[in-house]
Amino acid sequence: SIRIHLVLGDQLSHSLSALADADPKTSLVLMAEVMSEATYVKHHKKKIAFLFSAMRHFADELREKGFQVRYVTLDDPENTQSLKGELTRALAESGASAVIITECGEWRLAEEMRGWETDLGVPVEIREDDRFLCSIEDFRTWRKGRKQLRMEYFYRDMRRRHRVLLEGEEPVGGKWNFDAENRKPPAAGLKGPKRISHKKDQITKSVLALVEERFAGHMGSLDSFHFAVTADQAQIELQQFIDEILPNFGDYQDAMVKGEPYLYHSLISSYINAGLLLPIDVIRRAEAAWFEGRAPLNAVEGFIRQILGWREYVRGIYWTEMPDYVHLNHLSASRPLPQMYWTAKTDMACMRGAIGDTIEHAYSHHIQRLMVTGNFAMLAGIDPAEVCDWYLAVYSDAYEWVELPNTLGMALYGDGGIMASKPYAASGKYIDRMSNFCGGCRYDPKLTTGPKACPFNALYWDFLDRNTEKLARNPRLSNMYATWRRMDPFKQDAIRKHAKIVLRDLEAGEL
Ligand code: FAD
Ligand code: DLZ
Ligand code: SF4
Repeated sequence: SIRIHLVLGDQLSHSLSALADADPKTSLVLMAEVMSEATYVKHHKKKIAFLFSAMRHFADELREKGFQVRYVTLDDPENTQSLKGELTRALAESGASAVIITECGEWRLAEEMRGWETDLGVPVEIREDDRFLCSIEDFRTWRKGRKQLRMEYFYRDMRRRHRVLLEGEEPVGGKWNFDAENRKPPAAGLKGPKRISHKKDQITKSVLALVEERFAGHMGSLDSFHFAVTADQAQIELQQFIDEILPNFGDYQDAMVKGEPYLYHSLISSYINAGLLLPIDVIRRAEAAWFEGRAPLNAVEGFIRQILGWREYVRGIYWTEMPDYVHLNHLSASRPLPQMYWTAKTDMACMRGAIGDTIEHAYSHHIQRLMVTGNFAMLAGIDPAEVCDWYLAVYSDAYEWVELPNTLGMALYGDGGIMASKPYAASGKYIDRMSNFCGGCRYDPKLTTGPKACPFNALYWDFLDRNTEKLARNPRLSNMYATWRRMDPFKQDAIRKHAKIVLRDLEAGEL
């Protein structure tokens, strides 16, 4: 009898566990573009267009392999606009007797899926997503009994388990981590290499028209849509990265340059997260570049750590902390998300740059997400739920399993230290050192009070002051608290007053 294999928009891998035993004769592959998935947050237009186009291309590849694919487009008049509705319809019309799924990436949908067997009246088999390199159960075991979770130790275990950059049982080069050699400020005139822009075919063009029409109110422009929408195209970008960009990845990992959204980053997160690239393949390709002498170890190790370490780690945190995690608000932050996050209308050049890139490309790199928009949101005390919804909506690589621990935990310290051992709080001095934004800014990173003072500076001290009770005991902040306490009380007072002015201007949309 017939079985339905459901493939979600971020499951576009031919090796997907839900397709493992799919048989052209007895299997029906179901894929559906539905409003419920496209609007649970108002995703960036480019994110929706990327996924719909990649889904349509993947469906065609499956058909070429001989599979029967039932693909429901968003504008199909029969479309019920929900995944359960489309499964119900497919079951009724095909007479299928079972459903097979690979576990999904968000609690919201996973919860719903748990009820499907009852609701649909047929067996629903949910399989592990083995594209990840650490199963949720393995992560649960790893973290059991550990008081303090540290990504670095998890990462070393993953290096050993998957035998990545190892010599016998030891790390190649004699160290697990070469970050001391990484993270240089940008040299004057630093520019990233020219990136590949894929030609838009008929499928992509019609998706772009559909998205423009149906999602007009969502953030972003669809101009210069450059995304890879097939695994082959994603491979071309990966190849360019490994050959031309990876050698400098470590050096400029934390640098920020005006007008250079990409610098030496890989831009592959959307492709890995949607299934067009497999993490293990990416890791092996980077590893080979080092073994063959085509890229230095500090770059290769740093890059692999992001994928084998951080990416798997945040997923483990998400699934072992949910469902409570999404509600955490350790610092009781409650300010609404400022309008500038949607418009980029602000005199703060670094914020304008990071948000502007986001609106234009559905992308900004890690340090912009963490130390500019994230840091600002934390210092200004913005409600984590609103900040997290923003990150989930605006980036083409965003799914809750990866977005939430990064935003709530790493950027906002909203989980009180599960993800990060201290808040990633920084003043304008950090941004000035790591970027060239301040030179072209109305504000001055060297000033803390007065009309020209960089807003990050007063907010930074005010943040520490406001949160003394929750943060002052953290040994990693003791130097900063000591500096604050030593400060002349008149100066402290002036800083507090200026922070109030900054927050007032922020609310008035005048920052
Ligand atoms: P590169 O800098 O080239 O890094 C290589 C790869 O490593 C990435 O493609 C990604 O797969 C992986 N990686 C790097 N850092 C992380 C990390 N912290 N967590 C997980 N994977 C990582 N990443 C997402 O994929 N989706 C998100 O929704 C997301 N939200 C974020 C929100 C905040 C507040 C912060 C601080 C980070 C977030 N990240 C997220 C992590 C990281 O910023 C992006 O993975 C990265 O910027 C993607 O660009 P890239 O492919 O050029 O990455
Ligand atoms: C993000 C997304 C969007 C925008 N649209 C769809 C869709 O129409 N159909 C679909 O199957 N998946 C979509 N997705 C991806 C899902 O939201 C994703 O699978 C879940 O959030 C779980 O990670
Ligand atoms: Fe950003 Fe402050 Fe520098 Fe302006 S002066 S770019 S607001 S860090």
